Amino acid sequence: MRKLAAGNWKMNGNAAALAELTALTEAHPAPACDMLICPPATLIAQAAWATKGTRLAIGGQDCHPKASGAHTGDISAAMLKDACASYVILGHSERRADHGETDELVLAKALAAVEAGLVPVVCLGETEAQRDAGQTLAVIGEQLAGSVPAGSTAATLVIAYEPVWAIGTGRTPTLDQIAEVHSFLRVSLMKQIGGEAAGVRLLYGGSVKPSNAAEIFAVGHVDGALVGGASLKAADFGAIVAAL
Ligand code: G2H
Repeated sequence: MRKLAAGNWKMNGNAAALAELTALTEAHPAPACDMLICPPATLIAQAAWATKGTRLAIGGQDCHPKASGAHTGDISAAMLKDACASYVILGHSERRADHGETDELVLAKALAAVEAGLVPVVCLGETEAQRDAGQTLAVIGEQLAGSVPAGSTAATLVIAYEPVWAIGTGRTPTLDQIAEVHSFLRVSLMKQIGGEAAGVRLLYGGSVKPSNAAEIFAVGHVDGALVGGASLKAADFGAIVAAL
């Protein structure tokens, strides 16, 4: 399995920031892992053009479950594909919190993404209160069962485990906590989609940075990272790519 270093720029970046992508691809022309950057929607087409012919894939951060229609301000999976995106992040906890996204909606978006030829990166993770209450695996199991399309394969699904309390806070779970959740994800996914689960990339996300990337990547069933803040600068993201 080729591991995946995915960057989520969130609501950051402008045209000038595309220079970071050029710097990244120049520094890592033949990385040992797959590389993905998901810039804001306004930059997807430009980013795809700027990195055409390189090993860097471009993705969206969300899509609407419908293909087209009267949905002001929304973007369909087909539109992302048309802008040369190849992945889309779905169900990020910031969207679940800011826009009330449910597992059911994330599932509908994931189905739309696959239909359009995009690979969904389905995000899940527990809040601090849920972890403190001992509900981590139950919450993650429910999110997985509710938001992953039946019939997913290694080629049509990426999962990102992002504990909500670790996002943008500088705090990370212990390596044992990451290992417990990733093992649970693999086993649960096996029950859901069968043998294909062995090849589905399970990313860890939440305050990944150059200084902690290598130890996190050494954890069993961690097949890459979804990186926020540290994906904005080519040097930082490149160091994480190199750690994979
Ligand atoms: C988690 C992550 C990227 P950060 O949201 O999805 O962000 O690395 O800034 O914690």
